Amino acid sequence: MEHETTKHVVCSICDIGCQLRAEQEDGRVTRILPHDNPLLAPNICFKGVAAPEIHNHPERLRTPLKRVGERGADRWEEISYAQAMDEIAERLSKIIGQHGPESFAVSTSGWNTQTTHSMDRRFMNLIGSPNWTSGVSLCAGNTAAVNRLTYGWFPMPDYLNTQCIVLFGHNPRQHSWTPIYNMIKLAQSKGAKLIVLDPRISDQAEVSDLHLRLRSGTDAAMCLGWLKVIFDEGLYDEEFVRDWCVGFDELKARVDEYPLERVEEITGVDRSLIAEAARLYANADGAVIPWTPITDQQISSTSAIRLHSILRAVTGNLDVPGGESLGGFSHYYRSESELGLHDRLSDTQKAKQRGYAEHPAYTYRVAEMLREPTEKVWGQPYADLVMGCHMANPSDLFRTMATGAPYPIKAFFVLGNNALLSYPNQHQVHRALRAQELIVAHEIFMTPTALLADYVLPGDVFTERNHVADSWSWGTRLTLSEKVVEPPAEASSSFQFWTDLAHRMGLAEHFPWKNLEEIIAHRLSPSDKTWAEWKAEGPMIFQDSEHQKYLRTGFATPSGKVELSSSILGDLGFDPVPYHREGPLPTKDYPYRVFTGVREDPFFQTGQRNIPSLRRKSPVPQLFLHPDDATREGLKDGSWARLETEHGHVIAQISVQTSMKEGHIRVPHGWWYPELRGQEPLAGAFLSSDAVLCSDEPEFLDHEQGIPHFKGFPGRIQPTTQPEALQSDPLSN
Ligand SMILES: Nc1nc2c(c(=O)[nH]1)N[C@H]1C(S)=C(S)[C@@H](COP(=O)(O)OP(=O)(O)OC[C@H]3O[C@@H](n4cnc5c(=O)[nH]c(N)nc54)[C@H](O)[C@@H]3O)O[C@H]1N2
Ligand SMILES: Nc1nc2c(c(=O)[nH]1)N[C@H]1C(S)=C(S)[C@@H](COP(=O)(O)OP(=O)(O)OC[C@H]3O[C@@H](n4cnc5c(=O)[nH]c(N)nc54)[C@H](O)[C@@H]3O)O[C@H]1N2
Ligand code: SF4
Ligand SMILES: [Mo]
Repeated sequence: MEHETTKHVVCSICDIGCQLRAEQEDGRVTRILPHDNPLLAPNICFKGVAAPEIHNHPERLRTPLKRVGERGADRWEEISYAQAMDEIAERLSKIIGQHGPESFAVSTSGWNTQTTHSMDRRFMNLIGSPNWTSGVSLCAGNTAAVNRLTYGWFPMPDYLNTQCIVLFGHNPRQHSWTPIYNMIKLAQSKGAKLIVLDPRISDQAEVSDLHLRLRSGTDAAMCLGWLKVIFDEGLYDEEFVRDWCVGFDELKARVDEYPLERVEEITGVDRSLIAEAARLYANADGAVIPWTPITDQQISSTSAIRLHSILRAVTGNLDVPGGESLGGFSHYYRSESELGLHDRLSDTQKAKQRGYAEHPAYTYRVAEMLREPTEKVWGQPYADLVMGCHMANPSDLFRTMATGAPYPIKAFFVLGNNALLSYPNQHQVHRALRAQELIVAHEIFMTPTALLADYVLPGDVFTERNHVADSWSWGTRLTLSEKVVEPPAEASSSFQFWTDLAHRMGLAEHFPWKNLEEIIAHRLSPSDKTWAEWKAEGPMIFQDSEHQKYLRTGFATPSGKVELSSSILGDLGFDPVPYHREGPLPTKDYPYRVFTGVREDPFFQTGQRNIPSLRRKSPVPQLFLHPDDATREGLKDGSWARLETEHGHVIAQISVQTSMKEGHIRVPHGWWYPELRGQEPLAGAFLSSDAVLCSDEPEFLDHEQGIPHFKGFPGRIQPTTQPEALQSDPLSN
């Protein structure tokens, strides 16, 4: 029997935002159920099912905490939310008064806090700080920003009508981005072909039609090889290229530098297989290259993302059924871009954004260059797609926080993000945090990052707030998520946090919405319906999609065309045409290509290591390696090893896997040990975290965005013993 109290919710444990239902009893969430439309969620992942366990967890933060000991010593005083906000406002005002508004930086997830509604950007723009960054700088946000360079928007694949799906590493599974996994399966059942490019025999590779086992970090070269075949064999859409693209000759000249022999040499994939895959993609009647984080996180990231966008365009797959749609803003909902008030930040302050000079691709510098065409085509000057289009570069930001150059940054707020472990060069991030005068963490659990804060404020969770999920302006579908139970009395939504801070800092007139219900009503005001009306009609709102809008409006680029050669990159002094740049290669001392990733089913990123039902499924971090490599290094399945780069080392358990590519090692992301809080510094944050290994020195950064090379950096491995601290059962206390 279903309870009358079953509500529709949008899960925010991971960033795909499944539509689910939740039940409560006596003010506690008790059960997560599939949506009543079975197409939306025929299956729910482990983490979604565990939401009640997560939300009711005894260690969930419920009271604001103020640091009383040394920074990081884990000694706290409980205070009221009102007192915390008063003190935070006073201290932040003082720091801004002393060092200028740019001395205030924010890092946030944006996924899980859900309700920010760009209130963070609004607050920062009004006080004058450009230094906002997020995990989206390494994932999807940066893809969105780089896609805009080519055709002015970030497209969404039309899985339901496509004939061919190309996964560059991306590996959705039943318990990892369940809806995309379901879509791919559905498309395959309707006849779509699947091409997977992955050094490993991944889950998607196992069910693919073609699997190209390229070397980690060589995706851009692979794409250049595909274009070589497509141009040489005339497999491109000549009419679209003639009428709607600029820079074909420059691109063709670059592509001609990559004959398949060269691409084979770089990628390690047989040239006939490269050609076969390129033909399959180009000849399909509707083909898609879904977004992938793999090219978001490598040294040729900007080129690789641009090459995906170029492949879509030249093969005629842009904004057509079965291809990839350029959706635009929702007609029914005020966007984050609009609420962020990006025009209120002065040009002088924008120019202080970290990354603006050195790595401008997703900073305000490029946002301003795209301003006019964006307004012309999409009706608004700023398009903050996936929140990723005017961010500070995190590596530049943390370096500035650590060193004070070129100016001091002394206040750092972190919301729904475990920043210490979530960027490259963890030691630098650590120094950056240690150098702050004020750190505020808005969290649901005491993470290593929160342990370093001055104030830790308890956040609400998705079953405790009303919300409208809008796919971060990437798609136009809106979904209502209803509050099921009340949050802890002293917890806040991130919306409330920014609003309450703004009211204490003289910005009340710009934050007139008192609560989530009021801001939702404001955001829904362009539609003729209220929240209650939408809810009564069903929790989803669709917007009719119009294909080939560019025929009316052109593309939102400086030329109004698809820019195969990017005028913006050229104007900024970068190569306007994509290229392959080799990452630091394996050496005698560091003979392996290490990549971070292969997400673990039971966890989202750095989270959930404290949730018993989930941790039980994956109790310790694991390094994957090929049997021949394991034998060479004297490593056995289940033994412990130390993985080292020139930059740092971690320990983890060995998992010998025949599916691994020889010469490659996988290191997992996000490991720390909640059970070691009080025993190891910062709950073991430095023992097994991939961020310790990854450098952010220039030779490891993509030029245009300053993206770290997480895919294929040199490393070495040797046996070690399992440290004593990790020998006890993590679930026993
Ligand atoms: N070194 C390294 N860095 C990476 C990556 C990597 O592979 N290696 N991956 C990158 C990728 S792909 C991504 S998407 C980003 C992810 O970056 P994030 O999405 O920021 O993920 P986490 O850093 O794990 O931080 C999530 C935090 O939010 C908290 N939280 C969960 N729900 C709520 C809530 O409702 N309210 C509040 N206030 N807090 C909540 C969790 O307890 C957790 O500590 O990281 C990127 N950074
Ligand atoms: N359960 C669970 N699901 C999640 C997440 C989670 O933390 N847990 N995180 C979510 C998020 S934020 C993200 S970004 C996605 C990430 O999930 P995916 O997009 O699936 O990415 P990964 O799992 O990191 O790695 C996928 C594959 O990339 C391959 N690979 C490694 N290096 C390269 C390379 O250089 N080129 C190519 N082509 N392939 C390479 C690896 O062998 C691996 O099989 O998952 C989402 N889903
Ligand atoms: S895949 Fe799982 S964790 Fe992610 S949104 Fe869906 S139910 Fe939540
Ligand atoms: Mo991600």
